[in-house]
Amino acid sequence: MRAMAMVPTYNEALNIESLLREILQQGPDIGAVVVDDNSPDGTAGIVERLRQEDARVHLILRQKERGRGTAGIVGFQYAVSQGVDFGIEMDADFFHQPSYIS
Ligand SMILES: Nc1nc2c(ncn2[C@@H]2O[C@H](COP(=O)(O)OP(=O)(O)O)[C@@H](O)[C@H]2O)c(=O)[nH]1
Ligand SMILES: [Mg+2]
Repeated sequence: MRAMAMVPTYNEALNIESLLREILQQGPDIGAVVVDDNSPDGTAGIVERLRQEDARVHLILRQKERGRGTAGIVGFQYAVSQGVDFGIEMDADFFHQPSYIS
């Protein structure tokens, strides 16, 4: 069974690396898609670096659209297109704990 955490981000440069590393540690079948709305703090660049390290990290970088709601729709549609069994929304600020994914 494969699960994908869907993380919408806007200016989460301080949180995103530690969150993604913790998500990936939960198991080999757990990945993440980050939907970033071109955050001025460079969040997407951090995600891109991690993506090159680990193929379980996916990045959708939106240049024009903004908003957590539409980011979530795009992110879950992506998770479905990847054929995962579970899509799980997670905020980047650790409000949702990766340890609960399993
Ligand atoms: N892509 C995207 N993500 C957003 C936007 N606004 C907030 N987020 C993300 O949505 C998640 C929840 O945001 P947060 O400010 O913690 O919301 P709250 O806890 O409900 O007040 C975080 O990961 C944010 O970075 C947005 O406009 N676009
Ligand atoms: Mg929050």
